[in-house]
Amino acid sequence: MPEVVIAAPWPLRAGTDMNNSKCPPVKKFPTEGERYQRLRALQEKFTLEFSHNPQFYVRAPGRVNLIGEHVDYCGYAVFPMAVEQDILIALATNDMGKLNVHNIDKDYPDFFCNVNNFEIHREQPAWFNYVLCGVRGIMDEGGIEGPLVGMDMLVGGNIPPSSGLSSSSALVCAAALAVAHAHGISLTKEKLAEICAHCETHIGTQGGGMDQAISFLATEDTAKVIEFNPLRSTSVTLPPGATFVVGNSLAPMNKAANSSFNCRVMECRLATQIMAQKAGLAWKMYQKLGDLQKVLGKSLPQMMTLVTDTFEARPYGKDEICELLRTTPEELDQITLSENTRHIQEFKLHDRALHVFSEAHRVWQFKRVCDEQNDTALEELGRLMLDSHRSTQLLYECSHPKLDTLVELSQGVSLGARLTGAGWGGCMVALVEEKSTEAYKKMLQDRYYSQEPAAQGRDMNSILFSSRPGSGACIFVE
Ligand code: ADP
Ligand code: NG1
Repeated sequence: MPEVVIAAPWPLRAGTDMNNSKCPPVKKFPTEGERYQRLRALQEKFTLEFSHNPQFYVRAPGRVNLIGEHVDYCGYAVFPMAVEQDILIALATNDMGKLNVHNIDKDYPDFFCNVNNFEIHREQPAWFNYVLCGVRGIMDEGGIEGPLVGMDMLVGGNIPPSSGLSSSSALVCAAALAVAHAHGISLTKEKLAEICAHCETHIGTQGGGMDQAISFLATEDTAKVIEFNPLRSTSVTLPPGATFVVGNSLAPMNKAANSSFNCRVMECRLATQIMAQKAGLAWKMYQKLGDLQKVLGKSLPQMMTLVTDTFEARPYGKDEICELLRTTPEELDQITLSENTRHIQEFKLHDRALHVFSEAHRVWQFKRVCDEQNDTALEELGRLMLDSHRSTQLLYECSHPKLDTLVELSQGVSLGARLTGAGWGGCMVALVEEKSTEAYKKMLQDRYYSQEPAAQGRDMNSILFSSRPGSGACIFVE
């Protein structure tokens, strides 16, 4: 049953329009289906725990990235689509100035604080810190005048956490949208995405904005090419006859809990700065490979050549990097490195930069194949996905043996497969001909999941599933 978009019942600021398609839509509470059941369960639990009714609900989806991995924070376009799985939040304001955050899943403990005075913890962040990021984002950049009003929130989510499907960003996006709506603030999807990309960095990871962008900008049945600076999205229709199957390797990775993710961001930053220095530019002004490319006016293949001309395929010591940049380790810590990467003594510059430029190139090749839709489109897309996997595995070193196993098993049975999201565990995505989907899933069930201890007794539909492109974040009212 289609979801009905209705007028906003909430007092909005003068001049705002919640039903402007530029803003997340306000929809009528569904009357049936799985989402209805989940919203109803949220409402009942909310009333039980807070002794009053929710005033509204928000939904923000997770995503699967089809191609373009670890390039968003270098300024390059990505190619994700939203999945059906999402984070839901029920919210009502309170007049005690308190932020109460509960979860329907009691493995996530309750939390409360003063809504206008809290800290966000970076080390092994507890789940509610992602909610706090969303609150902080609207507080700092949402245009609210005066202090925030107290809020009771109940969260319920079904995106597998730490699996590369962006559960953390969906939680940040849902929280930000809920806080904005509770304060009668209407923001465009782009503005919300930008706020959420900034505020999730309070958690300590230096991601690039793909997850927050697709969570707000997704539209049903299309994948999106998302470009940054300025943020813009283009719908792309995927060629008919194939479907994307997501398989969770069941090796979890929380990117905020160690420095691997930020180390990659820093390796790209260092490669940018050394190439800028060699080109006679003021290296301190450059952070992203994409910005450097623009200034140098070179194509992506030319940038790949520049990488191989500039760097050797080996790790570079911090002292050697300082010599190349004519700086001190102290200044490098200050200008370039994040708090949790200052202890790292060796950085791989050649391999990381080569991955980024080749992957950024593959995104546009992928889009061209989708646009042209010729007879060999599906095979070409599959090949690009496999090339992308090899690059993340060998050059970016962010795969995991279990992901590699899934990708190898998929060869020949799918058109192509690759890890999706940050990697180091989590999910792979495979392009599979529609007629072979069931046989493909059965093959993975027999050859991978039946031997995977973490899969035993689990609902396989949440571990191995086909996904059609879903819609973006919205607000539900009864
Ligand atoms: P992902 O790739 O899924 O974004 P992260 O490791 O970055 O993985 O973030 C996962 C974290 O997000 C979890 O450890 C948890 O703190 C939070 N999270 C995800 N889903 C939920 C949920 N349904 N309820 C509460 N917290 C959640
Ligand atoms: P996930 O899979 O959600 O951890 C992370 C980053 C993205 C992007 C991908 C790799 C965050 C919030 N997300 O995604 O921006 O860089 O890795 O392509 O940091």
